Amino acid sequence: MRDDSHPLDDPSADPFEVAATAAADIARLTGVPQHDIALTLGSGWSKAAELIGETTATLDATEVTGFSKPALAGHVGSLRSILTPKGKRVLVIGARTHYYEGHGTRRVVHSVRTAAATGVKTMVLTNGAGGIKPTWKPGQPVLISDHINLTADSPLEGATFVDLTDLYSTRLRDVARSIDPTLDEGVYCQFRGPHYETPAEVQMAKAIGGHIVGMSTALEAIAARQAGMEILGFSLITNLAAGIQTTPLSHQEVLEAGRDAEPVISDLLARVIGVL
Ligand code: 8IG
Repeated sequence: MRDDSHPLDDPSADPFEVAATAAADIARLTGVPQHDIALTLGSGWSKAAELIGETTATLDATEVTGFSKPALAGHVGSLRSILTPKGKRVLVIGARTHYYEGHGTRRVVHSVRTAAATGVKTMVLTNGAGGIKPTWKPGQPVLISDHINLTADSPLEGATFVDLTDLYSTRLRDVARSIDPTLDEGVYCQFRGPHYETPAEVQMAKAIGGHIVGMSTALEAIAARQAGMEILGFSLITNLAAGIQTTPLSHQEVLEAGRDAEPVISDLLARVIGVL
């Protein structure tokens, strides 16, 4: 195999078999045969890993079949196995592949399918995103209540008619609010990116029922549902969406909002995972 070849780029490959191979890699390299919960870390959420429990293994993403290094500063390319005080095994995925990287949906949802193949039943998806509700402030975490997929793509192939009702589990949102009753929630709109929206596109997202704009998560949630996992989604509002805030958006601002919010939201996330 050439160095830059990728098992999921072969159209004849079965993505579920590649995920099973990745899960076997994780079991072998971590010494943990099965995981219970998976957590994908988006911008601003990385510090949560330290608070969840004891990290018993850290893997470079490149050691696991089908994973690649993230294309982006502020994202970490590692996988960790964490043992919680209650004895649950958490697989922390710090190596998200974004749709805008242009490698197709199979690579975008590989981590989710791998998590399912390791035995995970609860998938926690986090991201940094833009906020449309004018009452929201940068640095505020919100629950995802539903999504609108504006990528015009799907991670499912063929005649796979998967139901997406209650995709972001009402039960798990209630669990999160039992830890922080002030948590607001909203509908996540996934755009293709990598550019941010125009103010007119943000108004469109608002008009069709969106509250959060981002570039990940919806495609991952679809694959997680297909795999039968229960899903909890969190967005860190790092910026108000274009036109909602009057100043231009900058990636720098996004990283700074993430850094400032990190201790608070990481503590929240760790406490939620502690009761799952
Ligand atoms: I962080 O305003 C972050 N990610 N689409 N729009 C979109 N993605 C984002 C934004 C935003 N902020």
